[in-house]
Amino acid sequence: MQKIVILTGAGISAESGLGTFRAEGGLWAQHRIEDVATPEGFARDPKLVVDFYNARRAQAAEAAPNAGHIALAELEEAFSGEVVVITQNVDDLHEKAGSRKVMHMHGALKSALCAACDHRWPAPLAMAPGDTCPACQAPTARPDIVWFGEMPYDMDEIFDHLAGADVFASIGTSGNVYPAAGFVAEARRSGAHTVEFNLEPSLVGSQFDDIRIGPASQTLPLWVSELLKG
Ligand code: BV8
Repeated sequence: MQKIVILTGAGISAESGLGTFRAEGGLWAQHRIEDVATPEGFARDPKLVVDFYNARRAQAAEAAPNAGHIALAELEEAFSGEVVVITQNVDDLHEKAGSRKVMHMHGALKSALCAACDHRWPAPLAMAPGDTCPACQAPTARPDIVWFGEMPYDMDEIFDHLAGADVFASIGTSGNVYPAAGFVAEARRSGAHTVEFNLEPSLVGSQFDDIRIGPASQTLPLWVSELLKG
């Protein structure tokens, strides 16, 4: 049975109005990475970090999936084989589009995490430093986000998927951040056909068999209709 493993990044959500990281004026332009996406930054100024994620959670709550997300959900629904979406994104636009097998390797805005007991629960729209954990009551709630220097989630399962991939597609990611940027090399080792979807080749673009340049809302529906025609 054919298996398609898909990695997505901020670019797939750009046309839904959610900022990417490295475009000028992007998320990191307003904040230094070290200040808002590292455990040290959170320890130094928890309010700055919690407010950064509160703003993104509120924006993501209002955002709608675009034709790119919807195409991937249609592929999962109609494809005879298996489709797995591994996303670096922390928004829930894949789920809103109807995708069911979605792995948030860098966490999710809709989830909160207790730094003391590892309990997870649905995050309130706005978190505050010192929020208590509903399980252990400690004042150690934090956004359930994987920051730099922290281990991404579900890596063993992700490598199993890559080992069994017949097709690996990487969509809207700049190839800056590891281990995600190393997935294409892993997929190639497993003999998968690799395709990148972006506005321009990413930092790992040369490792793909095929590159489809253009906005994901246009390139993905085309690709999915090709796949479903068989
Ligand atoms: C770890 C949090 C180990 C959530 C994120 C030196 C060399 C190599 C690696 C390292 C190094 N020093 C440190 C490292 C490791 C580090 C890393 O890779 N650093 C980089 C910067 C050098 N990685 C880590 O720390 C990771 N953990 O390695 O742990 C470990 C081992 C043992 C024990 C413990 C730990 C953790 C990384 C996770 C960090 N968290 N996000 C949040 O705030 O959102 S990263 C964040 O940036 C995203 O999650 C994403 O992963 C990453 C990259 O962003 P992209 O999604 O690619 O977005 P970007 O803006 O960059 O690009 C958008 C793309 O879309 C562009 O290419 C654009 O052209 C395209 N696009 C735009 N519009 C469209 C489009 N494409 C199509 N259609 C459109 N319409």
